[in-house]
Amino acid sequence: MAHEEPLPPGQYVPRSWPVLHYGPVPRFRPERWDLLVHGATASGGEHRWTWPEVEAMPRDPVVADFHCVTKFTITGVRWEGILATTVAELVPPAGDATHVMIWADYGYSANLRMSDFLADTSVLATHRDGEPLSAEHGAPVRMVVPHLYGWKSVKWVRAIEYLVANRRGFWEERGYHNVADPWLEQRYSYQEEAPPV
Ligand SMILES: Nc1nc2c(c(=O)[nH]1)N[C@H]1C(S)=C(S)[C@@H](COP(=O)(O)O)O[C@H]1N2
Ligand SMILES: [Mo]
Repeated sequence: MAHEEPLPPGQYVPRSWPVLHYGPVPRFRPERWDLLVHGATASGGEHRWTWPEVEAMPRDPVVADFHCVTKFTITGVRWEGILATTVAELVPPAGDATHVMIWADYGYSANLRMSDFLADTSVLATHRDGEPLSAEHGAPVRMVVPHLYGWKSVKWVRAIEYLVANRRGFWEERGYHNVADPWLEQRYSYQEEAPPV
């Protein structure tokens, strides 16, 4: 199928969508599951949503290409979920919050600049192609930040931590780039040292 949009440098479109993650797929137990928003909140407190509360939250569609640093791009993915801006309206970050850490089950994490978290296509997705997410693709809720490399799109999200200073997440501590813009090919942390081209 022809693809209208250009792909970021070095990317290709595979035949099917790979499942890619580090470690096991967590089992979802709705009665034990919650989603925590904590760290530098405007109120100073933290907030917890149960699964029924998350299910009742307003959902919006986001259609976007998905770029993995291993060079596959999935085009035109139809997500649906809670926009990050909705989360920030419900639990506002403090005025001095500059970054966000997204936490998953088993301690996987990825850091985002606040501006990337609040981008209008950043979504806590519950559905893809009209169906609830499958377990291996991040059910019940996964972060999707389509304008950054896929490792920032944390599956099995359990917490959103507002930060007043940047802190590296799981892959960012292991040699990957803090920002991860695929159009700038920000793959590795050593590129952070390089002057802008
Ligand atoms: N919790 C968690 N989320 C994760 C990962 C992971 O290892 N653990 N891998 C990331 C990477 S590198 C990619 S490319 C995407 C892949 O998403 P998919 O399996 O739905 O294709 O998930 C991201 N989210
Ligand atoms: Mo990835």
